[in-house]
Amino acid sequence: MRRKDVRSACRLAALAALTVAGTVLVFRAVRHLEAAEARDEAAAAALARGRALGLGEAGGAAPLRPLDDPAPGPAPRVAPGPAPGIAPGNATVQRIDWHDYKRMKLDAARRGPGEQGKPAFLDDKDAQQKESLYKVNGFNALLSDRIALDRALPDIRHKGCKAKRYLSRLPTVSVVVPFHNEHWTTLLRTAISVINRSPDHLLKEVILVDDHSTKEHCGAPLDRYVEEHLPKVRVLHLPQRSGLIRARLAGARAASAEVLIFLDSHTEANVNWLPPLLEPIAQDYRTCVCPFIDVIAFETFEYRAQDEGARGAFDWEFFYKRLPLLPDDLKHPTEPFKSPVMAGGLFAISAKFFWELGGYDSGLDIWGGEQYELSFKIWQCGGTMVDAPCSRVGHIYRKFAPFPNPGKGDFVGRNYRRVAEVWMDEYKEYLYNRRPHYRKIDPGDLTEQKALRKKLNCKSFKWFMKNIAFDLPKKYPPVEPPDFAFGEVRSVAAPELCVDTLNVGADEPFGLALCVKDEPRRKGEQNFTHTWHKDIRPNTRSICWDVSSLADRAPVNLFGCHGMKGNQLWKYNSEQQWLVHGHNPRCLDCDPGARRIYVTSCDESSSTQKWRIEHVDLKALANWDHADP
Ligand SMILES: [Mn+2]
Repeated sequence: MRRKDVRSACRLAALAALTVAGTVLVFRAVRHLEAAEARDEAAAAALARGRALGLGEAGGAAPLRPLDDPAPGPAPRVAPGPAPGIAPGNATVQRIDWHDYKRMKLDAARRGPGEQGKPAFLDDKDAQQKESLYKVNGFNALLSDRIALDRALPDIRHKGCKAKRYLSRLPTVSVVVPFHNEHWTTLLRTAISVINRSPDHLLKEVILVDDHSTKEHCGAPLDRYVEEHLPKVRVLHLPQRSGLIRARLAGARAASAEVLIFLDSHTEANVNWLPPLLEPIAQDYRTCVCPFIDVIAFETFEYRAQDEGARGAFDWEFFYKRLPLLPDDLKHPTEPFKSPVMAGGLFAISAKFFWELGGYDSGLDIWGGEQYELSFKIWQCGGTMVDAPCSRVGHIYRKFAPFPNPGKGDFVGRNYRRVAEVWMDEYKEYLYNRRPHYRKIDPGDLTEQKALRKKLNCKSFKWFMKNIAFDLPKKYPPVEPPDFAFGEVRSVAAPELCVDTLNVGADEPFGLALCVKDEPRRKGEQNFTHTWHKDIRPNTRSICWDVSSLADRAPVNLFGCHGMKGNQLWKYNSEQQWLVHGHNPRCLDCDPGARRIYVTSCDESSSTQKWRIEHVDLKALANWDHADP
């Protein structure tokens, strides 16, 4: 080919490429504009309400909403029209793609132990050293030392997150990481993942708050390392052991950015984690945003999702629980969704709102209950709390807690009492009824907390339960309905035999054994409860009788209780002495010779389908149809 031909061919190719690229760009821009417009209106509405976070303005102060201004009720996800009082020209809000593609490309090319979040393993010869580090950390700390501090993580976000754009102007961030005797590499990996995966101009500082650690590396070596390698990181050494809650407060006091992000000290921030946390706060400074918390396996450091998201909740013993996403949340899998309570220590909140709320109650000791305190406060005092599915942070869930008991009595109970007394109104009784000794714990001085609630004109706990945690009582009823029956389940046809799980685990079938009550030296698991959830479970385990097969003689297995009835739905018919399973009713039957149990068609003439349960609450059974809380 002659040179001239080559040149014109190149020109043609370039032109074609430009045309294609141009078309794609235009197409994408149009699509993006459509999507962005609706969101911009919502943003404009927030601006109009005066709740947007003042970005980079002198003093950084956004106009404060007067206290007599009633907080908006449940708002639609997208404002229905342009906000009143906002000229169209002012409402334009620019959104950009915040991905750091250069870093993502470098990450994608990384190979080595633990890279891409793949499971890693140690050699057998490391066993001894592994064990000694496991003991003091509760996770495989030696393996952590073999994994790069800046390892690559898999991008396991919903694929829609990859195309999402966020406000071009976002607030600055101080990341606060309290720790006590955290292992060297897990602590540094927390800081480095944050630095590497945050836009440089947004991340003002990372504050490591050393809660009076005793491990040597947490002192001068850490200071030196940070000074040499991590200019954005500061270490704050607390002069005495203060506990997790006060350590967080100390870090927050030292922070100077507009938004505070609290992280645990054994976490890893994933790709583009920051913008999804910050945008809801930029739009409304009274929004607290939690990332999705992924699982870093304590043994292999494998990085994986916990689940596809759920709303935070609690039961009436204050165990953290989760509620399913709402239908509307499921329709928008990349959008933040409202959550009644946060999981714990990973969240973003504007410093302005945090301090308006008085931070954490500084009367809370060590740890425990603080996530409830802050969550209730946020909701009841005019804020909002959301989970952002596109922001993901991995967390090492330890195998066991390596710390000795602080020896301060029931400090968790005392914390719970403080939270209940200040925020829960009449609902506190449900907590106390389950843990009567809370009533006797001295919660200390609550004057300041109660004054704050009054000053901020916060709503009642009843409001919170009715509007935010409205589906919680159905799953975790404040007053549990009575159970239907409990005790041994004895065969009428072969009265020496009882249903016995034989202590098998999940997914395993079980059958009959000689009744333990007839010969107390016998071993077995024969005490069951036919609970108000309409399932049957061994008394000491949260595992249920489950029939998943439609076969004629379908076996009964044990399976984790899900409370959703279905395969775990049972009803004791006290007249027929039947144990009826499922909506398409079949009866529990047995083969005494083989000591097998199974479900099959109900048959009035069968004696092997008859069962005697030790204690039956006939009144509760009569109320079966209305037994749901
Ligand atoms: Mn943790």
